[in-house]
Parts: sequence; C-alpha cells; structure tokens
Amino acid sequence: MVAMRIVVLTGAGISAESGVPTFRDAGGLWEGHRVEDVATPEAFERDPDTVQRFYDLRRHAVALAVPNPAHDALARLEREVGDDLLVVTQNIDDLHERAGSERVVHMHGDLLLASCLGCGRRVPVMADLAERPPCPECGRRMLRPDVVWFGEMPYDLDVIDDALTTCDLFAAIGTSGAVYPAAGFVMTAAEAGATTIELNLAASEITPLFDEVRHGPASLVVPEWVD
Ligand code: BJW
Repeated sequence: MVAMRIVVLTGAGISAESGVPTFRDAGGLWEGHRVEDVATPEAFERDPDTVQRFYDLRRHAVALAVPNPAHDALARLEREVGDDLLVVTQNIDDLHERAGSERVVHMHGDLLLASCLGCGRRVPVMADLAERPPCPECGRRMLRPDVVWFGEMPYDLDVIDDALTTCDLFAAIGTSGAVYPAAGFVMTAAEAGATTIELNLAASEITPLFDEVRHGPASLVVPEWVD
C-alpha cells in the first residue's frame, strides 16, 4: 500500500468472528431488548445492578475471545505505515490492542475501565462492578462502566475530527452505520477529499455514501484489502 494517511473506523462486525456478539444482527446483544433498557444513563439510574451485570458478563466473555485475522491485518498495516494509520473503534473490547495495534481510539469507551461517579476519574476494573468495589482513587463505591451510552459524548472527538479532515483514505469495517456521530465520519472524510471504502458483511445503512464497497466476513475482506 502506498504512503497515505488512513483512518479506519471499526464496529462490532470486526469482532464477530472472535465470538463477540454484534448489537443489531439476529442473535445480537440487543435482540429482545430495547436499547433504552441497556445503553442509556437512564437505564443505569433505573436498574444499576442489571446494567453492571450486563457489562461484567461481556468483560468475562471478551477475556476469552482472541483477535481474528481482521484485527491482525490492521496491526500489520500499522507496522507498515506507522503513524499514518489511526484506528477509531466503536468497540469496547481490547482485541485491536491484543492483535498489536497501538494507535487505537476507543470512542465508545473501554470495558477494562470504570469511571467513578464520585471523583470523575477513569480507573482500571479490578473486580466485577456488580460487586460494588471501591474506587482506587477516592474509595467511594460509585464506579460505572467507562462506556458511552446514548445521549453521552463520545471520547476523543477532537482527535478523530483532526484525523478525518486530514486523511487520504477512510475505511469503515463491520459497522451498521446506525449510530452517530460515527455514522457521519464517512461524510466528513469525503468532504475533506478522502477516498472512502466500506468493508462489511452486508450492505449497511450508509453503504451508498462510500466510493467503494466490499462485502464479506471481516476475517477475509480485511486481510485482502490490507495485503
Ligand atoms: C460483520 C460481520 C463480520 C457482522 N464481518 N461485518 C444524528 C442523527 C440522529 C441521532 C443522532 C445524531 N447524532 C447523535 C444522535 C443520537 C445518538 C444516535 O446515534 N442515535 C441513533 C439511534 C440514531 N448518538 C448518541 O447519543 C451518541 N452521542 C452523541 O451523539 O453525543 C452528542 C454529539 C453531538 C454532535 C456531535 C458529537 C456528539 C453516543 C452514542 C453511543 C453509542 N453507544 C453504544 C454502546 C456502547 C457501550 C456498549 O458497547 O455497550 O455503542 S450503542 C452500540 O452501537 C455501541 C456500538 O459501538 C454502536 C455501533 O454499533 P455497531 O458497531 O455498528 O454494531 P451493529 O451491531 O449495529 O452492526 C454490526 C455490523 O457488522 C452490521 O452491519 C453487520 O452486517 C456487520 N457484521 N458480522 C464483517 N463477520
């Protein structure tokens, strides 16, 4: 691949073949649930124990998952182009890092971190949050998953916007395009002059916005695209 600045946006589809369920597909995490019951600050206020258990279970499941060839391919791409690649992931798993990617932004948070509603700090999760462990910084038992729910501000939007408006190539991998602002990144990159490509199992809500589309499982189409 020739030298160029690349932004890769990843979604749940890239981790599907590692056994981490997506959200909106059949058999996905939210099948049979209303989004407002699991991924909003209001849901957490209403029923914190259920929400804490939901994320504790996902943390345990992700610990058993391993990166797949799509994660590996993006790590290889970073080794090739270095700082010219930024992976912006909507995923809260750590499979990109475990594959070897270092330039990763977790815009929707991180399962391995908690944020303290008492002191505001982000701290590593050392025990199930449903057990109400104390914050290692302030000692209060007010930890919540450090994830971004609907109505909350995603992380690092300034870093992401800088990367999108200066990249030559934007790729979206394994995301349905149903959630903003991530679903709008293709427009930002295209308006700044980047070429855009979607790599997804099937057509997404935003497929028509891309210059090029490749459909298939991430474990096949991502290595093909990278190598
Ligand atoms: C495969 C595959 C395989 C399967 N290989 N592919 C503009 C318009 C309308 C609404 C809004 C708007 N702007 C903001 C909003 C409100 C809201 C929103 O988007 N609502 C929608 C319902 C419309 N957004 C927000 O509230 C966001 N905050 C915000 O906007 O702040 C203010 C702001 C204003 C202006 C600028 C900037 C900010 C916050 C959104 C937070 C989302 N949080 C969640 C939960 C995180 C914690 C957790 O993980 O539990 O993030 S929701 C959930 O959806 C999660 C995901 O990251 C996110 C995206 O899902 P993803 O990754 O796309 O998964 P799926 O399941 O939807 O799709 C999987 C895809 O993979 C499918 O296409 C499959 O085909 C494919 N696939 N297997 C390749 N093997």
